[in-house]
Amino acid sequence: PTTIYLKDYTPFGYLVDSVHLTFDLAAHATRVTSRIAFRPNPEASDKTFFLHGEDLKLIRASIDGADITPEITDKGMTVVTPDAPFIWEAEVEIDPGNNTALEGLYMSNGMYCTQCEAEGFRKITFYPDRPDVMSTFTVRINGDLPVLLSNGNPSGKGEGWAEWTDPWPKPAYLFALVAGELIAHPGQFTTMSGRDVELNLWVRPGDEGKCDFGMEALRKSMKWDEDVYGREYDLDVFNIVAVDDFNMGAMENKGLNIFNSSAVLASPETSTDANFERIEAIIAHEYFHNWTGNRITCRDWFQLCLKEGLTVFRDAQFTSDIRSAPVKRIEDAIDLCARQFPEDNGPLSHPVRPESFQEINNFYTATVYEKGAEIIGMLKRLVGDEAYSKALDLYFLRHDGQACTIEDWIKVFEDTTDRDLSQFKRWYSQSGTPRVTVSEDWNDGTYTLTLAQHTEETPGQSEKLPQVIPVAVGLLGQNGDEVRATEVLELTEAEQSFQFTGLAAKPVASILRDFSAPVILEHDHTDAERAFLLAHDTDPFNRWQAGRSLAQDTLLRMILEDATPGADYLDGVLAVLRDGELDPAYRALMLGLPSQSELAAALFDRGETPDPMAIWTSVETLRQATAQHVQDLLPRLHSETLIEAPYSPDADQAGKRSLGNAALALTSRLDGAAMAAEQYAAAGNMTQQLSALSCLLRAGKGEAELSTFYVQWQHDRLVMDKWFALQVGMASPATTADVARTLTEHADFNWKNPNRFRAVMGALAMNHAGFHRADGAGYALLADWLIKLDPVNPQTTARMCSAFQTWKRYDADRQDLIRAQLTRIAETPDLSRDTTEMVSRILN
Ligand code: BAL
Ligand code: ZN
Repeated sequence: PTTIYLKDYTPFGYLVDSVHLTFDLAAHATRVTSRIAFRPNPEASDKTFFLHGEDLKLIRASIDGADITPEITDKGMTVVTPDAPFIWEAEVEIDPGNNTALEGLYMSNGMYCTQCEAEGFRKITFYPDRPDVMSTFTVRINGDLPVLLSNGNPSGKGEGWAEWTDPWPKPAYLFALVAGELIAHPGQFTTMSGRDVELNLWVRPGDEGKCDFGMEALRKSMKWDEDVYGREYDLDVFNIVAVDDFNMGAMENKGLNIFNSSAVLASPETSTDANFERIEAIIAHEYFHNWTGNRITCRDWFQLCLKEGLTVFRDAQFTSDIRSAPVKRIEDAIDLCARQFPEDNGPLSHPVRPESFQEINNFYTATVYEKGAEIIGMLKRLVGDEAYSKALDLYFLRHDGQACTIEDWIKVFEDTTDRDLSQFKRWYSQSGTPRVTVSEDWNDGTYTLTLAQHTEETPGQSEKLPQVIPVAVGLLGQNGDEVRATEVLELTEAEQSFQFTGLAAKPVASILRDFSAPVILEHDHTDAERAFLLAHDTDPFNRWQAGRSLAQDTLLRMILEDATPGADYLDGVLAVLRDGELDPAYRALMLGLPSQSELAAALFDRGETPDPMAIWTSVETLRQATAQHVQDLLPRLHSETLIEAPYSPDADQAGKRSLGNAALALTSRLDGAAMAAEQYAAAGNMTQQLSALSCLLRAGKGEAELSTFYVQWQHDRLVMDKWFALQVGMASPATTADVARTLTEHADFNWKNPNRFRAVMGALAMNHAGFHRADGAGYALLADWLIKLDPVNPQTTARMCSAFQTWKRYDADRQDLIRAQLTRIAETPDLSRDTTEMVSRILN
């Protein structure tokens, strides 16, 4: 496969003034006719006219009306063109009915739909399929289906046809088309300047009852973007379509967002509180892309973080504003540690702005998205809220309608603040997670904090330079009072000291408050100091973090020294749970433990070889000890779920259920899941039903409930995904691979559907001790299915290969077993470019 480099970027030799497309839909022979006005690009020296095209049958092509017979490769065609404006016309035939890769135009349950980001448009027609080529589009769809949608505003309609015109120039990756038997859930929004926008959420018959929440989330997002960023919507209509077969969560096509049905459809009976929160965030994310992504797009795919990092940051701000800011920050930190840190510290490590790729689909990663968002958060913290707002205003003013780079982004901050951000920019180019080590000194009223930063070598980057790390610090006195409010220290050197003078007694430092930078903090606090912070820290994030690190330390001691669960942790948790002043959602988070995979990483960092079974046992033992230690509180905590008001997925109710169900999980360790069985029988919503079922399965029970659940929900695809995933997720280490294998033989295991495939195989990879069973059964099962899926859907296959990315942490036997599976995948004939790249990076 060819490697593409950022340094090789050159602009396309031609500009596109307009694109007219006509689609004559037919499941296996859709005709796409294009009429495109090109003119030479005065800014480009290379005038090669290369049009991308893959899996297209060319029927005819012409330039200014004269037919041509171009030579076509599997990538596209190069044509000699006039050195003046010209009209390109072509007709191609494509086969959406056999497009299982779900890129380009494909079919899902009889519905036509598209996915063009990143490079799917080239499977629809010949085109310069690159994000810096922008044009207006007019699209006519001919098809015998009741609903025919594309981007922009409707501009004509008749029996069996519809026309759409998008007045905003856009790259081809934002093109979308949907056609099918769909039902509209309508809504309306009046923008800040008084324009009426028609909103629609389009769903398949049967899903009409799952639209209210998504529509409300869309309206909230539109209002929030006006209030907070001054961004107004710019078309007469905004359509969202729910699609069952979709590789990603959702896609921000201009005016026609296409969603994985799991990321938009919701009802109390079928969706958990966590589903609701995720749906709200994804709807906001895709909507926010209208400005950060669509109106201002990326010059090339290396700049993906320009739109994704910023849009993730914006959707996190939205969630913080409408729910709980501390809870959202903790959830994001948990997610970053679980998904981004392993990526950043393993063979797949890459900069937030990568410098090369073979398959761009492999770079829609936690690093680009989540670390990309953390960079924006650091920038905002460093320049302050007001300067951030000014910089964003300038960004929208200066770059509207353009395809931009990280340099453009940084420049608006430099111009607004007069700061030199050249060192800060290393966050975009340097991969790996910085480790910040803390040492302290106390001398006669002066507290000195010394911070040192170090980043390990990562693939392709042996030398690391110091980065700008904003470290938010507060100091607490011995009685728990805050003696210094939060201040942001700027760590820019490899090692730097900061002094706090005039203190009456040695303080306890609360460092990296609000998780002010995506770094690993190494601070050898004593358990007593951690317990003190868990009891007193005025920063909610660090209070949670203190509990988390106490838990981690006690677990590591249990694993390495056969210690019993630490009293500091158990007493600290007890005190937090008792504190009725604390938000229930926050208390529920306090009950969480580091994931088993994170514990494996922590052991590896200490030079130990993680034993998955020992890790699993330590977690089980600590859970059991916690249940016993807090048992008197559990009935009262569980009663939090007994909410009299009608179900609402709002933060308040969801938080109560979250705490109540955390209590139920502990109770189930003491009562043989009797209370869980009662809750299951009485459950009136999916949150309660699924929590209870998971407790039953964890206790080795729930056989009957699994059957009744299946009978109750077999008609509902999204609930059945939960049924599949839960069984694998809750299986014991010894049985996980067998449970997963048996489920792959189930009649409802439609493995070509990415959601269903991920439900089973994703849950297998996430069940740490089960996946890493010593005989390698988990590895072999996943590899079998990746090999089977690759020719059908390379994108989803490649994504799931990351389950193996941590393989070098484990013992030699497990490494041998995993290497054998990775080699088997790599040697599969005709393996996709996507999977080839992922497996070779993981192996190297
Ligand atoms: N642009 C791909 C899907 C998303 O990040 O919104
Ligand atoms: Zn996005």
